[in-house]
Amino acid sequence: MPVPLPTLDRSATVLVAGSSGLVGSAVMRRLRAEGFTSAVGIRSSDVDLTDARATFGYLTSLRPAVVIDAAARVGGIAANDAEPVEFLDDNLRIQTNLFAAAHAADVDRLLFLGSSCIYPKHSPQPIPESALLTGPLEETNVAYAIAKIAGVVAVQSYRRQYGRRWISVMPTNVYGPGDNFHPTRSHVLPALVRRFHEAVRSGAEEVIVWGTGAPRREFIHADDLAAACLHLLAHYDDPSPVNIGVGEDLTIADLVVLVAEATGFAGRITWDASKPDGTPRKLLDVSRLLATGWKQRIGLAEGIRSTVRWYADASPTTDERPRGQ
Ligand code: GFB
Repeated sequence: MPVPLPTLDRSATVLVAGSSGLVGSAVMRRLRAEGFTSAVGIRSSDVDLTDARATFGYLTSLRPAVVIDAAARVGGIAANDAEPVEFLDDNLRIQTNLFAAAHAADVDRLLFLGSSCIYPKHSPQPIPESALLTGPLEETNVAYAIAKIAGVVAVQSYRRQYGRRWISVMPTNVYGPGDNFHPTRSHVLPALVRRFHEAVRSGAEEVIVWGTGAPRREFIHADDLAAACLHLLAHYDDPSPVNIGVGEDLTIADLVVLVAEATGFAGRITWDASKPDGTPRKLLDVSRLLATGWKQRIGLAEGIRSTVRWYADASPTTDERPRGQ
Protein backbone atom coordinates (compact mmCIF):
# COMPACT_ATOMS: atom_id res chain seq x y z
CA MET A 1 0.00 0.00 0.00
CA PRO A 2 1.67 3.31 -0.99
CA VAL A 3 1.98 5.70 1.92
CA PRO A 4 0.63 9.22 1.12
CA LEU A 5 3.46 11.74 0.83
CA PRO A 6 3.47 14.61 3.27
CA THR A 7 3.23 17.99 1.52
CA LEU A 8 6.69 19.36 0.90
CA ASP A 9 7.44 21.87 3.64
CA ARG A 10 8.09 25.28 2.01
CA SER A 11 10.50 26.22 4.81
CA ALA A 12 12.54 22.98 4.65
CA THR A 13 16.10 23.19 3.35
CA VAL A 14 16.15 21.97 -0.26
CA LEU A 15 19.59 21.41 -1.77
CA VAL A 16 19.94 21.65 -5.56
CA ALA A 17 23.20 20.11 -6.73
CA GLY A 18 24.25 21.48 -10.12
CA SER A 19 22.40 24.77 -9.72
CA SER A 20 24.25 26.63 -12.47
CA GLY A 21 23.29 24.14 -15.17
CA LEU A 22 20.28 24.16 -17.48
CA VAL A 23 18.12 21.96 -15.25
CA GLY A 24 19.47 23.02 -11.84
CA SER A 25 18.95 26.72 -12.54
CA ALA A 26 15.39 26.04 -13.71
CA VAL A 27 14.73 24.03 -10.51
CA MET A 28 16.01 26.96 -8.42
CA ARG A 29 13.67 29.37 -10.28
CA ARG A 30 10.75 27.02 -9.74
CA LEU A 31 11.47 26.52 -6.03
CA ARG A 32 11.52 30.28 -5.52
CA ALA A 33 8.32 30.71 -7.55
CA GLU A 34 6.59 28.03 -5.43
CA GLY A 35 7.57 29.84 -2.22
CA PHE A 36 10.41 27.65 -0.94
CA THR A 37 12.32 29.95 1.38
CA SER A 38 15.38 27.78 2.07
CA ALA A 39 16.47 26.55 -1.34
CA VAL A 40 20.25 26.27 -1.55
CA GLY A 41 22.02 25.81 -4.89
CA ILE A 42 25.57 24.52 -5.26
CA ARG A 43 27.81 24.57 -8.33
CA SER A 44 31.00 22.58 -8.86
CA SER A 45 32.98 25.70 -7.88
CA ASP A 46 31.15 25.77 -4.49
CA VAL A 47 31.46 22.07 -3.63
CA ASP A 48 33.39 19.58 -5.77
CA LEU A 49 31.04 16.60 -5.70
CA THR A 50 33.73 14.36 -7.23
CA ASP A 51 35.56 14.83 -3.90
CA ALA A 52 34.07 12.53 -1.24
CA ARG A 53 35.46 14.43 1.76
CA ALA A 54 34.18 17.81 0.51
CA THR A 55 30.75 16.33 -0.28
CA PHE A 56 30.35 14.64 3.12
CA GLY A 57 31.54 17.77 4.95
CA TYR A 58 29.04 19.96 3.11
CA LEU A 59 25.99 17.69 3.39
CA THR A 60 26.48 16.74 7.02
CA SER A 61 26.79 20.38 8.00
CA LEU A 62 23.83 21.65 5.87
CA ARG A 63 21.56 18.64 6.69
CA PRO A 64 18.96 19.35 3.97
CA ALA A 65 15.53 17.71 4.10
CA VAL A 66 15.41 17.32 0.31
CA VAL A 67 18.18 16.90 -2.29
CA ILE A 68 17.64 17.39 -6.03
CA ASP A 69 20.58 15.94 -7.94
CA ALA A 70 20.96 17.87 -11.18
CA ALA A 71 24.78 17.72 -11.04
CA ALA A 72 26.40 15.85 -13.89
CA ARG A 73 28.97 16.03 -16.64
CA VAL A 74 26.75 16.40 -19.70
CA GLY A 75 27.22 17.05 -23.39
CA GLY A 76 25.92 16.32 -26.84
CA ILE A 77 26.60 13.36 -29.05
CA ALA A 78 30.15 14.47 -30.06
CA ALA A 79 31.34 15.21 -26.51
CA ASN A 80 29.95 11.88 -25.24
CA ASP A 81 31.67 10.04 -28.06
CA ALA A 82 35.03 11.79 -27.59
CA GLU A 83 35.38 11.67 -23.78
CA PRO A 84 33.80 8.48 -22.44
CA VAL A 85 36.25 8.32 -19.51
CA GLU A 86 35.15 11.68 -18.07
CA PHE A 87 31.45 11.01 -18.74
CA LEU A 88 31.66 7.68 -16.88
CA ASP A 89 34.07 8.61 -14.13
CA ASP A 90 32.82 12.07 -13.11
CA ASN A 91 29.18 11.02 -13.10
CA LEU A 92 29.81 7.89 -11.06
CA ARG A 93 31.84 9.86 -8.51
CA ILE A 94 29.27 12.68 -8.24
CA GLN A 95 26.41 10.23 -7.66
CA THR A 96 28.28 7.92 -5.29
CA ASN A 97 29.52 10.78 -3.12
CA LEU A 98 26.27 12.73 -3.11
CA PHE A 99 24.09 9.70 -2.30
CA ALA A 100 26.39 8.40 0.44
CA ALA A 101 26.64 11.89 1.98
CA ALA A 102 22.85 12.39 1.73
CA HIS A 103 22.35 9.06 3.51
CA ALA A 104 24.86 10.08 6.22
CA ALA A 105 22.98 13.39 6.59
CA ASP A 106 19.68 11.47 6.92
CA VAL A 107 18.08 13.06 3.83
CA ASP A 108 14.51 11.79 3.55
CA ARG A 109 13.65 12.84 -0.02
CA LEU A 110 16.12 12.81 -2.92
CA LEU A 111 15.40 13.15 -6.64
CA PHE A 112 18.00 11.85 -9.08
CA LEU A 113 17.94 13.14 -12.66
CA GLY A 114 18.92 10.47 -15.15
CA SER A 115 18.50 10.64 -18.92
CA SER A 116 16.44 8.99 -21.65
CA CYS A 117 19.69 7.64 -23.15
CA ILE A 118 19.73 4.93 -20.44
CA TYR A 119 17.24 2.95 -22.53
CA PRO A 120 18.38 0.44 -25.18
CA LYS A 121 19.09 1.84 -28.65
CA HIS A 122 16.28 -0.17 -30.24
CA SER A 123 13.63 0.22 -27.54
CA PRO A 124 9.92 0.05 -28.36
CA GLN A 125 8.55 3.54 -29.08
CA PRO A 126 7.32 5.30 -27.04
CA ILE A 127 9.82 3.94 -24.50
CA PRO A 128 8.27 2.60 -21.28
CA GLU A 129 10.25 2.61 -18.03
CA SER A 130 10.21 -1.23 -18.23
CA ALA A 131 12.61 -1.09 -21.24
CA LEU A 132 15.53 -0.40 -18.88
CA LEU A 133 18.28 -3.07 -19.15
CA THR A 134 16.53 -5.04 -21.88
CA GLY A 135 19.05 -4.51 -24.71
CA PRO A 136 22.29 -2.92 -25.98
CA LEU A 137 22.81 0.85 -25.60
CA GLU A 138 23.58 3.46 -28.29
CA GLU A 139 27.38 3.22 -28.85
CA THR A 140 28.11 6.99 -28.72
CA ASN A 141 26.85 7.34 -25.15
CA VAL A 142 27.41 3.97 -23.48
CA ALA A 143 29.68 5.46 -20.80
CA TYR A 144 27.25 8.23 -19.78
CA ALA A 145 24.28 5.85 -19.91
CA ILE A 146 26.02 3.25 -17.73
CA ALA A 147 26.83 5.94 -15.14
CA LYS A 148 23.18 7.08 -15.12
CA ILE A 149 21.92 3.48 -14.90
CA ALA A 150 24.22 3.03 -11.89
CA GLY A 151 22.49 6.07 -10.36
CA VAL A 152 19.06 4.49 -10.83
CA VAL A 153 20.27 1.25 -9.23
CA ALA A 154 21.85 3.22 -6.36
CA VAL A 155 18.56 5.01 -5.64
CA GLN A 156 16.70 1.68 -5.69
CA SER A 157 19.34 0.15 -3.40
CA TYR A 158 19.12 2.96 -0.82
CA ARG A 159 15.35 2.50 -0.85
CA ARG A 160 15.51 -1.26 -0.43
CA GLN A 161 18.31 -1.48 2.10
CA TYR A 162 17.70 1.67 4.16
CA GLY A 163 14.07 2.58 3.48
CA ARG A 164 15.01 5.93 1.88
CA ARG A 165 12.12 7.59 -0.03
CA TRP A 166 14.37 8.53 -2.94
CA ILE A 167 13.25 8.60 -6.59
CA SER A 168 14.76 8.69 -10.11
CA VAL A 169 13.39 10.61 -13.08
CA MET A 170 14.38 10.14 -16.72
CA PRO A 171 13.98 13.36 -18.70
CA THR A 172 13.89 13.44 -22.47
CA ASN A 173 16.22 15.92 -24.28
CA VAL A 174 16.08 19.22 -22.37
CA TYR A 175 16.56 22.79 -23.68
CA GLY A 176 16.03 26.36 -22.55
CA PRO A 177 17.78 29.43 -21.15
CA GLY A 178 21.14 28.84 -19.46
CA ASP A 179 21.96 25.86 -21.68
CA ASN A 180 25.44 25.03 -22.95
CA PHE A 181 25.66 26.71 -26.37
CA HIS A 182 29.15 25.49 -27.24
CA PRO A 183 29.43 24.99 -31.02
CA THR A 184 30.63 21.37 -30.92
CA ARG A 185 30.11 20.02 -27.38
CA SER A 186 26.47 20.98 -26.84
CA HIS A 187 23.19 19.20 -27.57
CA VAL A 188 21.47 19.73 -30.89
CA LEU A 189 18.95 22.43 -29.94
CA PRO A 190 21.38 24.95 -28.38
CA ALA A 191 23.93 24.15 -31.13
CA LEU A 192 21.36 25.05 -33.79
CA VAL A 193 20.19 28.18 -31.97
CA ARG A 194 23.76 29.46 -31.85
CA ARG A 195 24.67 28.49 -35.42
CA PHE A 196 21.55 29.99 -37.01
CA HIS A 197 21.70 33.12 -34.84
CA GLU A 198 25.34 33.68 -35.82
CA ALA A 199 24.56 33.04 -39.50
CA VAL A 200 21.83 35.69 -39.45
CA ARG A 201 24.13 38.15 -37.66
CA SER A 202 27.01 37.60 -40.08
CA GLY A 203 24.84 37.39 -43.21
CA ALA A 204 26.05 33.84 -44.00
CA GLU A 205 24.16 32.09 -46.83
CA GLU A 206 24.67 28.54 -45.58
CA VAL A 207 24.35 26.68 -42.28
CA ILE A 208 25.82 23.19 -41.84
CA VAL A 209 23.99 20.73 -39.58
CA TRP A 210 25.05 17.25 -38.50
CA GLY A 211 23.91 13.83 -39.58
CA THR A 212 21.08 13.02 -41.99
CA GLY A 213 18.20 14.85 -40.28
CA ALA A 214 16.25 11.57 -40.04
CA PRO A 215 16.60 10.79 -36.29
CA ARG A 216 13.59 11.66 -34.18
CA ARG A 217 13.87 13.37 -30.81
CA GLU A 218 11.51 14.69 -28.14
CA PHE A 219 12.28 17.98 -26.36
CA ILE A 220 11.14 19.39 -23.02
CA HIS A 221 11.69 22.96 -21.85
CA ALA A 222 13.81 23.15 -18.68
CA ASP A 223 11.05 25.09 -16.86
CA ASP A 224 8.55 22.29 -17.58
CA LEU A 225 11.09 19.71 -16.43
CA ALA A 226 11.70 21.64 -13.20
CA ALA A 227 7.96 21.82 -12.53
CA ALA A 228 7.65 18.07 -13.18
CA CYS A 229 10.49 17.32 -10.74
CA LEU A 230 8.83 19.26 -7.89
CA HIS A 231 5.46 17.72 -8.77
CA LEU A 232 6.94 14.20 -8.57
CA LEU A 233 8.69 14.92 -5.27
CA ALA A 234 5.24 15.69 -3.91
CA HIS A 235 3.32 12.88 -5.65
CA TYR A 236 5.59 9.94 -6.45
CA ASP A 237 7.38 7.44 -4.21
CA ASP A 238 8.33 4.25 -6.03
CA PRO A 239 11.57 2.41 -6.90
CA SER A 240 10.85 2.51 -10.65
CA PRO A 241 12.16 5.59 -12.47
CA VAL A 242 9.58 7.91 -14.05
CA ASN A 243 9.96 9.23 -17.58
CA ILE A 244 9.58 12.98 -18.03
CA GLY A 245 8.68 14.03 -21.55
CA VAL A 246 5.97 15.68 -23.58
CA GLY A 247 4.68 12.67 -25.53
CA GLU A 248 5.58 13.99 -29.00
CA ASP A 249 8.73 13.89 -31.12
CA LEU A 250 9.91 15.30 -34.45
CA THR A 251 12.75 14.71 -36.90
CA ILE A 252 15.98 16.69 -36.58
CA ALA A 253 15.17 18.06 -40.07
CA ASP A 254 11.86 19.48 -38.74
CA LEU A 255 13.64 20.86 -35.68
CA VAL A 256 16.09 22.66 -37.98
CA VAL A 257 13.16 24.32 -39.77
CA LEU A 258 11.72 25.54 -36.43
CA VAL A 259 15.07 27.02 -35.35
CA ALA A 260 15.66 28.60 -38.77
CA GLU A 261 12.21 30.24 -38.56
CA ALA A 262 12.73 31.43 -34.97
CA THR A 263 16.07 33.04 -35.86
CA GLY A 264 14.87 34.44 -39.20
CA PHE A 265 17.41 32.45 -41.27
CA ALA A 266 16.33 32.04 -44.90
CA GLY A 267 19.53 30.68 -46.49
CA ARG A 268 20.73 27.20 -47.46
CA ILE A 269 20.89 24.24 -45.06
CA THR A 270 23.56 21.58 -45.74
CA TRP A 271 23.71 18.20 -43.97
CA ASP A 272 27.09 16.83 -42.89
CA ALA A 273 26.46 13.08 -42.96
CA SER A 274 29.99 12.35 -41.68
CA LYS A 275 28.65 13.30 -38.19
CA PRO A 276 26.82 10.56 -36.25
CA ASP A 277 23.02 10.37 -36.15
CA GLY A 278 22.97 8.50 -32.83
CA THR A 279 19.84 6.69 -31.69
CA PRO A 280 17.24 6.57 -34.51
CA ARG A 281 14.33 7.53 -32.23
CA LYS A 282 13.92 8.52 -28.58
CA LEU A 283 10.30 9.17 -27.58
CA LEU A 284 9.37 8.47 -23.97
CA ASP A 285 6.18 6.81 -22.80
CA VAL A 286 4.91 9.39 -20.32
CA SER A 287 1.75 7.63 -19.15
CA ARG A 288 3.14 7.10 -15.64
CA LEU A 289 3.96 10.83 -15.35
CA LEU A 290 0.58 11.93 -16.74
CA ALA A 291 -1.21 9.60 -14.28
CA THR A 292 0.20 11.76 -11.44
CA GLY A 293 -1.66 14.78 -12.88
CA TRP A 294 1.28 16.68 -14.41
CA LYS A 295 0.80 18.74 -17.60
CA GLN A 296 3.26 20.33 -20.04
CA ARG A 297 2.98 24.13 -20.33
CA ILE A 298 5.55 25.24 -22.89
CA GLY A 299 5.09 24.07 -26.51
CA LEU A 300 8.20 23.47 -28.61
CA ALA A 301 7.81 26.33 -31.13
CA GLU A 302 7.13 28.81 -28.30
CA GLY A 303 10.02 27.41 -26.22
CA ILE A 304 12.44 27.69 -29.14
CA ARG A 305 11.40 31.30 -29.79
CA SER A 306 11.96 32.28 -26.16
CA THR A 307 15.30 30.43 -26.06
CA VAL A 308 16.42 32.26 -29.22
CA ARG A 309 15.46 35.59 -27.59
CA TRP A 310 17.33 34.62 -24.40
CA TYR A 311 20.42 33.61 -26.39
CA ALA A 312 20.38 36.78 -28.50
CA ASP A 313 20.31 38.87 -25.30
CA ALA A 314 22.93 36.80 -23.47
CA SER A 315 25.45 36.03 -26.26
CA PRO A 316 28.38 36.09 -26.63
CA THR A 317 28.91 35.56 -22.89
CA THR A 318 27.19 32.14 -22.86
CA ASP A 319 29.60 29.34 -23.55
CA GLU A 320 30.52 25.85 -22.58
CA ARG A 321 29.45 24.55 -19.19
CA PRO A 322 30.86 21.05 -18.96
CA ARG A 323 29.11 20.24 -15.72
CA GLY A 324 25.98 21.15 -13.88
CA GLN A 325 22.90 19.88 -15.70
O1 GFB B 1 21.41 16.54 -29.05
P1 GFB B 1 22.32 15.48 -29.51
O2 GFB B 1 23.78 15.76 -29.42
O3 GFB B 1 22.00 14.23 -28.64
O4 GFB B 1 22.02 15.11 -31.05
P2 GFB B 1 21.41 12.77 -28.67
C1 GFB B 1 20.73 14.82 -31.51
C2 GFB B 1 20.72 14.67 -33.02
O5 GFB B 1 20.92 15.95 -33.63
C3 GFB B 1 21.78 13.75 -33.64
C4 GFB B 1 21.86 15.88 -34.69
O6 GFB B 1 21.20 12.98 -34.66
C5 GFB B 1 22.79 14.74 -34.24
O7 GFB B 1 23.51 14.21 -35.33
N1 GFB B 1 22.51 17.18 -34.87
C6 GFB B 1 22.40 17.98 -35.96
C7 GFB B 1 23.33 17.80 -33.98
N2 GFB B 1 23.17 19.07 -35.84
C8 GFB B 1 23.75 18.99 -34.62
C9 GFB B 1 24.65 19.85 -33.89
O8 GFB B 1 25.09 20.88 -34.36
N3 GFB B 1 25.00 19.45 -32.63
C10 GFB B 1 24.55 18.28 -32.07
N4 GFB B 1 24.93 17.97 -30.83
N5 GFB B 1 23.73 17.44 -32.75
C11 GFB B 1 22.65 12.77 -26.42
C12 GFB B 1 23.55 11.83 -25.68
O9 GFB B 1 22.22 12.09 -27.53
O10 GFB B 1 21.46 13.10 -25.70
C13 GFB B 1 23.70 12.21 -24.26
O11 GFB B 1 24.79 11.73 -26.34
C14 GFB B 1 22.41 12.65 -23.58
O12 GFB B 1 24.24 11.12 -23.57
C15 GFB B 1 21.60 13.58 -24.44
O13 GFB B 1 21.62 11.54 -23.24
C16 GFB B 1 20.23 13.91 -23.86
O14 GFB B 1 19.95 12.85 -28.35
O15 GFB B 1 21.74 12.01 -29.92
